[in-house]
Amino acid sequence: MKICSFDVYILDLPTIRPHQLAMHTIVSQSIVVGCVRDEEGREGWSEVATIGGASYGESTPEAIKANIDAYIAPLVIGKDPIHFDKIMYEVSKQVRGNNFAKTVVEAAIIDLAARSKNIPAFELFGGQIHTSLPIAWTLASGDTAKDIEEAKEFLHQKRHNIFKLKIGKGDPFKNVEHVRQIKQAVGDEARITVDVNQAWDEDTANYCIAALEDGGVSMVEQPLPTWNFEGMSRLTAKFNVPIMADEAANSIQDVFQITKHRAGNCIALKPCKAGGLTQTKKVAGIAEAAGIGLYGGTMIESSLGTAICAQIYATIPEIKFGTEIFGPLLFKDDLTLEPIKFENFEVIIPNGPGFGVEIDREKVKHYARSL
Ligand code: MUC
Ligand code: MG
Repeated sequence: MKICSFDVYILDLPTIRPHQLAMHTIVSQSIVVGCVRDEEGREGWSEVATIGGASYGESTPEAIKANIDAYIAPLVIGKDPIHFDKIMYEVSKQVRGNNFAKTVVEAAIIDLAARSKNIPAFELFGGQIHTSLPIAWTLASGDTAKDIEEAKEFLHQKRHNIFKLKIGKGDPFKNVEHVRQIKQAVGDEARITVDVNQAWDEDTANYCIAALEDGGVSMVEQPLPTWNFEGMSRLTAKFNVPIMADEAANSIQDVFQITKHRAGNCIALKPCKAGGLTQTKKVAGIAEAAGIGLYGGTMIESSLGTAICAQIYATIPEIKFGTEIFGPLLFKDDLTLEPIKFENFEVIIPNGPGFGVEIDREKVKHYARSL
């Protein structure tokens, strides 16, 4: 059955509390949802999330929708969804970059292809290796005492025992103190990692990473700006604590350069950065060949986008550093009829047809900017 339409919606989802990053505090998260239909009326759904308009990265929700509507959707009409990789290869000949937009399109087509065969999407990628994966939570309330309270509560609930701390906003010395206090409060019960979101220069990173290492931090994510591959290489060589490349690992070509120059010990996977699920598998292959660890990253997607990440991460043999696909837990409401399950410090991989979640069309209508 051929594809006959592709619709794109921008939704704004309120969060349960402000989520403070170095460059932006999220109180409402903007996601882009795609819906592809075939001639029989079957549907496939997809989602990518964006953070802070244009302050986090180049793909804004408005640009993603505009570029799909004008340039990508017309290229997929009339195609057979089961040929999703061939379709995206043809799209790549006409559309440069736009990895977030390509992910919305490819993922919706994959959901449709899997649903039309009544199988989970991971079957189209060779099968499910993991039924669940370790799940980190991000402490980012902007307040040390509140973060400690949150961490203790989630440890008690057995929901998370890995906490990522968003730092990089304000005084770096205060950032380090904040992290050390939280690590002291949770002790050996939890692993603490930090995400600097590019906020430091190399001198600041040198000082602060030494102090963080001393304070028991177990990973440092994207301490330097994306362009500073050489700086990331020097930090990776100098410190024992693993350095993770997130915003710097924005395409399969970036990932190749990072592995070649050892500009990190770990790569944060995110389908939206790679340009889709097929490309995410290529990132995993490059990292595996280079002996570099992987992390199942998030852009803080709702249940739909989280199911997409979960299913593709479940097909990757080793996710050495665990995952952080906690997005649904940060929102006041859900876009799917069934929630994603989190149990015993792990996320359960949805395994129904397509990405294993059913979209709630009323919720899409409710949160969409305009329909
Ligand atoms: C990022 O840079 O990793 C992921 C978790 C979180 O709190 O923010 C995001 C983005
Ligand atoms: Mg990050």
